Amino acid sequence: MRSHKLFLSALLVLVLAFTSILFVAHAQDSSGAGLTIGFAQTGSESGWRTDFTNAMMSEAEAMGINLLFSDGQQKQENQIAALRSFIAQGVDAIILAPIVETGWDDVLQEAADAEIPVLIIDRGVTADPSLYITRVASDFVYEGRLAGAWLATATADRASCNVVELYGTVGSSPAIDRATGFADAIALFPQIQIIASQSGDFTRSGGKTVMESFLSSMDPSTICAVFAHNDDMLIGAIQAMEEAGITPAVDILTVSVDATNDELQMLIDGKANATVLLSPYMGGPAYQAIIDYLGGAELPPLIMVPSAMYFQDTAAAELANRTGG
Ligand code: GYE
Repeated sequence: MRSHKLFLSALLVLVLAFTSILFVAHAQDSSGAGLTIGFAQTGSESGWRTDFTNAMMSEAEAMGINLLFSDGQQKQENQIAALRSFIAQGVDAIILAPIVETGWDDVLQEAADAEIPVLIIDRGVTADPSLYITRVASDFVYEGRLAGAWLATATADRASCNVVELYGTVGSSPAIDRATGFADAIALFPQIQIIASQSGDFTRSGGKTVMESFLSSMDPSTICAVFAHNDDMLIGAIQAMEEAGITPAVDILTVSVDATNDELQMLIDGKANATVLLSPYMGGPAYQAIIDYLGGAELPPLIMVPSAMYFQDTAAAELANRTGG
């Protein structure tokens, strides 16, 4: 009789343990139902940024997350104000896509004081990593290296190759890191030199203006290639080249970053040579990281999204794949 009771209570303990395991597992599944997350976006400077915003919204909806969206309109002060308003509203978590690297310490500390977790997405910050739970991003240095390595291969039979660089937003981590990665890669090939570099602020109009000034301040026939920190600046530069009677991708080689649909079309049309993919689908992993964190999980300091490269002969298949065509 006694052993029977013992057996029953042991069974009860087992059942309880098992259900609590199930409960924990359930708490960490992909449902974000009931969570309110504030998202401070940089603005809408590029086609990639629009794709990223749209992906953030649809991924939130798919996971049942109530996303509060703030468009920073390219100003850090607007983003800081958005964070303060999210803190005042008592959101469950904040996602910050920072425009520049520096200047976030105070507001991140305010979120920490209010015990609201902050996740950094896309561009990086220089703030103390203990002030945010993780960062979801791609490796911008690697993207620059891929671009440089591609150019080295494409110009392997040339005695020299002078490059003009369309630099991203000054002080932003992708501009700093892509420039570093590209410079690292071409350092192995002394015949490749950057002869001019100027910021086009990641915008189409900025890229066009900078390319126009390059083309008028030097002999265009001495320019071998353009490295643009994003597709939009390159698309502006392509316009500038065409208006100046230069055939892009033939007279001047191009390599850029993002692989937006518009840029894939440029590759298909033979107006560009290569682009490095920056995935806009970072919302899913970011929301999941927040759910895991709130469920008590330890997060890695960086959650990386993978990259890829597209060329004139692979762009059509990728575009068809995206548009279901
Ligand atoms: O490449 C560019 C955008 O922050 C890495 O920002 C991102 C960059 C992206 O505007 O198109």
